[in-house]
Amino acid sequence: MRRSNRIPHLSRAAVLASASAIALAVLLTLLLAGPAHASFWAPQHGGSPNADRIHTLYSIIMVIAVIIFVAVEGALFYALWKFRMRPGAKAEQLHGNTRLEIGWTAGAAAIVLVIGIVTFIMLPGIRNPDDSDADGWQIPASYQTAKDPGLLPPNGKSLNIDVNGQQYAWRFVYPDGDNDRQNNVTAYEEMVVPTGTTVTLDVRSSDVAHSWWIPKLGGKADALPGYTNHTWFKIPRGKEGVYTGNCAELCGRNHANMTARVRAITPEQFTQWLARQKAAIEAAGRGAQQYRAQQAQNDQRSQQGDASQPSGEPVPSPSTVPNDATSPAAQR
Ligand SMILES: [Cu+2]
Repeated sequence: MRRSNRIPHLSRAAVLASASAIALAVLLTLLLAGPAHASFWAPQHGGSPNADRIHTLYSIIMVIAVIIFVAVEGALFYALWKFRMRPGAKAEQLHGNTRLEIGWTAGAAAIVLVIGIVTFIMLPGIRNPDDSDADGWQIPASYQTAKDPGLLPPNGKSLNIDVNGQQYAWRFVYPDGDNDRQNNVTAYEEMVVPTGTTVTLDVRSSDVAHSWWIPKLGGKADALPGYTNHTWFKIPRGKEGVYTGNCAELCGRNHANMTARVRAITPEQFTQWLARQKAAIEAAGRGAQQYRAQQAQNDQRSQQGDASQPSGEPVPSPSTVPNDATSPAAQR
């Protein structure tokens, strides 16, 4: 039996129909994929002016690219169809067309120039923070913690939060106007911010490379050990809510669990939240101080007790008993 007898001959129409069906299925799958749908054509936006500008710039370049793609592919398929092989027809040999060559060189240069100009016009608005709104959170002058004035909004005021990536969580430290960082308000995974207020971020890492990314609030900022990167966002008034993201740099086994949330609340609510956090930290600090004072007193008492009992069995006090003897591990 010959090989060709076993394989059914497919007509050109059948091949074309199958290829079209596969292409359509792939396209529909991509378009209808739930989470990907919102950001299929362009980056997410709607949470911060820099994210909106990234989206606009991306869309402009996307439209130019789509027009070029359709024109080039259209010309290609037209040529394939128009000049397809026909029985008896002889191909004509052509040499270069100077006008055409100059035309598409100049055309390509013009396209690159347009994209370059648009990008350079829009980049400063993406990189440099906007001023806070008049009804945003009133930032105390002492909160200006960004070292480089170029990273501050024009009015010099922003809520500057320290973002520290560590396997596998984001740690946020809020400024409080003093040099003691031990008593600063600190949060993990969820950053609470006021709306209408420019939030500048110092992005760092304490172990390996991570990447800070809340898609609706702007582009990624790499968190690298030994460096401080900067980014910013400003969630408009009325857009209070939760914005989520994920570490965007493979940083280890639990990278996928390294999520981040930004909870935007009104400036009034933020003032209350900050005061509550600060009060809780101060209460915890006072508790720790009292505990340490009590321990020191106990130590002193037990030393005096030892000194007044030169003979006989010394009475062991908790502080003279080695720690591990009373620890749960030692009792097991
Ligand atoms: Cu990470």
